[in-house]
Amino acid sequence: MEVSLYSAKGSNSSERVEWVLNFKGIHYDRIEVRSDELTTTYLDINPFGYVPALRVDGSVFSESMAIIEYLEERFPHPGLFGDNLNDKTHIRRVCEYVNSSIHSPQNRTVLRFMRPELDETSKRELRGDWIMSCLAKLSTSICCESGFAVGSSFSVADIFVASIYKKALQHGCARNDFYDNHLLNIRANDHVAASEPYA
Ligand SMILES: N[C@@H](CCC(=O)N[C@@H](CS)C(=O)NCC(=O)O)C(=O)O
Repeated sequence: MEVSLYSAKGSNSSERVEWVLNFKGIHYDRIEVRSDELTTTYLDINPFGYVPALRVDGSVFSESMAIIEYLEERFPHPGLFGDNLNDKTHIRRVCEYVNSSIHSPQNRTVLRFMRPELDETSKRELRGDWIMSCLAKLSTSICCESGFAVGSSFSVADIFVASIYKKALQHGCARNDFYDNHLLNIRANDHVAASEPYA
């Protein structure tokens, strides 16, 4: 089986997939896509012009959530979607919130289109503030049973939450106790820590 991940430095959505691949012990090649390629040659791989994309033996998949669900079904062990339907639904809820409501509006392409008047510094500030204001709402309904976001084991919800928090820090946001604790708790598990990209 040949697996290639199309990724780009600093890509939050790609980090999620990379973390899942590492956690599940799936060997892959990482292909770095340059920003000029995203709007030219790479459109043959993903017509949306976004990383990540995953090639598995000639089939190409895009959209991080779809890729992760594919990986979970094809390589179920170790599992990342909990062990019962309630947890699975809560995990998907967190991932959807991060993917659709937090990450998408602060995407570079979205801001370039919607707010072309903003300079790079103002965009960074806006992106960070948006992420942290959404994470504040999320904090009231995660890590209720343990240090993990949902239930009592590591799941893809932890990957989405930790990655988007780290993105806010990269945008220059102040550290947050709740999300720092979340990072500490998940990293206490050696396998989680070893599989985290760009820790
Ligand atoms: N919903 C997509 C979002 C993908 C996405 O936004 N990718 C960003 C990097 S994190 C990207 O390729 N941006 C290109 C650009 O802004 O030019 C997914 O989950 O895969």
